[in-house]
This record gives sequence, structure tokens and C-alpha cells, in this order.
Amino acid sequence: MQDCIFCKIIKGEIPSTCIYEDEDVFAFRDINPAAPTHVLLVPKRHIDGADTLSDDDPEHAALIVKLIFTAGKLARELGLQDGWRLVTNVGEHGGQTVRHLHIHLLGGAALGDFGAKLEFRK
Ligand code: DGP
Repeated sequence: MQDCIFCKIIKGEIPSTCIYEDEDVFAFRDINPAAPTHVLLVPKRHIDGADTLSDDDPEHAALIVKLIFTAGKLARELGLQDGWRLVTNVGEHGGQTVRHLHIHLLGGAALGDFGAKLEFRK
């Protein structure tokens, strides 16, 4: 998608610290880390968010499985043997600031509520 910042990162038009790439998935360091290790995993194909996943698209389910499997592989490679967290924010109330589906991989410390947007605005 033309104006999507993550599509530009995937195409290399905006620099990022890529740590993994295959034909479907791109993973890079978050610019504003919320934990000692904070990686974003995104599908190369633009999908707005988890709210636009659909049974009608046969690729969607396979992509989600691949993103989560890849997160597990990266967590092992990055030494997160003590545990890690996956988060996907959806829409305005979910705190999604970039409208390209992404999964946050967080770890490297005991997280508690760290990195999870559990607070809410009154
Ligand atoms: P969310 O709030 O769930 O939509 O997360 C978006 C994340 O994307 C946020 O943690 C910061 C990160 N981010 C935004 N712009 C850039 C960028 O240009 N480069 C990188 N590496 N990360 C970005």
C-alpha cells in the first residue's frame, strides 16, 4: 500500500534493522523499544490489522500461523529462553498506531505489564 510506513520498510524505502525475512514475513527492531528485545513481525502482503482477517481469504490463516511460528524461532535465536510475549494492537482503542498488521515480540526481562497496553483511557 502506497502510504503505509511498514510497506515502505519492507521495500527498503525506509531503513530498518531487519533481523529476518522470507517470501511472506519481514521482522525488524521496533524504533521505540518497550522491552530489552522488541521485534515487529509483519506480513509482506499489506493487511490492515487483525480486524480485517477473513475466512474468505485462504492465505490469511496460513500467514498468521507463519508469523507466530517465526516469532517462536526468532525468540529462540535471540536467547529469550526465559519467556516472551506476543502482542497485536487493533484499531484506535487497541492502540494500533500503524495500520499494517504487526505482531510485537517482547522479551529480555520479566515483563509484568511492561509492553502490554493494559491501561485504558478514561
Ligand atoms: P502499534 O502501536 O501496535 O501500532 O505499534 C507500532 C510500532 O511501530 C511502535 O511500537 C513503533 C513502531 N514504529 C513506527 N514507525 C517505525 C519505523 O519507522 N521504524 C521502526 N523500526 N519501527 C517503527
